[in-house]
Amino acid sequence: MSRRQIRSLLAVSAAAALAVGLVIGGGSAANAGTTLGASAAEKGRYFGAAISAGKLGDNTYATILNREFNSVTPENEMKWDATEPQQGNFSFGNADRIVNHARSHGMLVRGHTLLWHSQQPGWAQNLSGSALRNAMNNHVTQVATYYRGKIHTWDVVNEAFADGGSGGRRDSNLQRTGNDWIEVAFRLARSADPNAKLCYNDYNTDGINAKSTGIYNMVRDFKSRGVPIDCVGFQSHLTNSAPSDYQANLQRFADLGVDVQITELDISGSSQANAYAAVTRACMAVSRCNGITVWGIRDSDSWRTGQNPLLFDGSGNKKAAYDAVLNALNAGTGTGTPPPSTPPPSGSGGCTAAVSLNQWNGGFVATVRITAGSSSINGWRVTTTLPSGATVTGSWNANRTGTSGSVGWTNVDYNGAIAAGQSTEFGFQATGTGSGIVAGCTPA
Ligand code: 9MR
Repeated sequence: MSRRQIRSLLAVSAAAALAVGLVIGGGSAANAGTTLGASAAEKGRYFGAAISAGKLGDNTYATILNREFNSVTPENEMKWDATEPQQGNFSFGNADRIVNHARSHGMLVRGHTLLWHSQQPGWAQNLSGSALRNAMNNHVTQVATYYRGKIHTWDVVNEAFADGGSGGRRDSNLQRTGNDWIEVAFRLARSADPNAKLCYNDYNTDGINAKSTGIYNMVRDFKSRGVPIDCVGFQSHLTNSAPSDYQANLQRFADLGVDVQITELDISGSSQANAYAAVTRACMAVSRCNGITVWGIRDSDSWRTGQNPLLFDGSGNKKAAYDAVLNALNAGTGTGTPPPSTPPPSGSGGCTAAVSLNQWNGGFVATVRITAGSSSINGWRVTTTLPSGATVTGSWNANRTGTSGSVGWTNVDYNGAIAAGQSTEFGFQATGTGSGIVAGCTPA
């Protein structure tokens, strides 16, 4: 899907949200969205949340997620310890759960994070020098390749700068492999997933200070040397308020020619609602601010235990901070830069089933060819309606329900995934006459 198509998709969903708002919301100003995602989309931006695979089965949680957000970040599931627990052995189950949920609900996915000094698997912690560098590079390439086309933005590198006044790099095993580790990672990520936006992400960088200036200088250097960096993420774990130069800080990065994103927003303290509004207004005022992600859904989901820094309380009720954000989104005048395109979710392009027959006196073999439509599918369900008198006696390459009349078929584990426009086949043998079989396919 092109950037323009995404832009119009966002416009369509915004228009749909507006229509719903007019019917059930009533009274709100024209152009006022009624959910965070729809309101942000009206301004060409996303509104996301960090989520956990383990909570998708929690009904309150999933209801809020599906209603309010149009981007998700796996809170832990794409980190190095989760995706490569043993060297060269990749494990994407929990991350896939999030990606599949998001894509089947029309949400974009923000990838977090390819390289970070924390949450490394034990084997990586024990490496150094070129062995570690090779492992880092392989990790970036493998994970970004696996998710190619499904991630709107990658945090390629997370938290590589030191706290305090030095403005320099943080010491870590990664840094000790050589100062060029960050640019190497960005180049590899670009090769692996050319359409994802590539971000550097950090905390305590939310105002103009030594740390954010160190990152600013790195970005300026990368841009001047053609290192492929597209954006900077500002985590924004805040207490009481945003720095007064929050917007100015975003803007100075934008002026370097990169996008900016608010990536892990949570705010504790008594002036929480005002601070959330200020952060939201700042993003809306910077046209290169692509969107905002809050770091969790309900207060009870937050890593900041007991600080209640999120937009929904532990029971899932909207807090004053929620209203403050929604109002600030709706009041925004900017048009924003939409998140980059990711191809349509699996199955949205449908599938077709075509039957060919080899008939003999008293029986036949039917071969059913399934073709994916304009997007890939991860599984399929076919129904064949057999002429009366025909009875299935055997079948291959599919699971079957029934033997006559309406017979249901689903993929087996090796033939469910079909790329856009590609085909697979299954077949069955039956008694009777096959002429006139009707077959229909739906992605599963
Ligand atoms: O929210 C995450 C928490 O569940 C993990 O235990 C923790 C482990 O370090 O990481 C938290 O997320 C961090 C994010 O990945 C990077 N920026 C700081 C976040 C909060 O600690």
